Amino acid sequence: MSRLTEDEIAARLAELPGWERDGDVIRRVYCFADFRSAMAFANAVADKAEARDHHPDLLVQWGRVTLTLSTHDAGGLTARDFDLAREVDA
Ligand code: H2B
Repeated sequence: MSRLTEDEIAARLAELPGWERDGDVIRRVYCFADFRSAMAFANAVADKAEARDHHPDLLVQWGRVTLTLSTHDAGGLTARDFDLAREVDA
């Protein structure tokens, strides 16, 4: 899968409220009432990632999960990152 152009990244990001770009990654922080809720969300994301064979970096903290997405095989952002982000937020 090829890397997206700057224009493509900007267009896709505009459709994903809460996500921010940081160089070759996109990132979103999700807030929860407690640690178990954060873990449940992280595990739901893991199921979606496995189904797509595309895996975010996951940082789980008390009441907080940070997802960071990039396509390592391509060395940057591809449609796979935005497709998973959209599914997580659906
Ligand atoms: N996840 C992410 N974020 N980027 C990848 O390039 C990637 C992945 N590649 N999950 C997949 C797995 C690849 O290594 C396997 C072999 O399909």
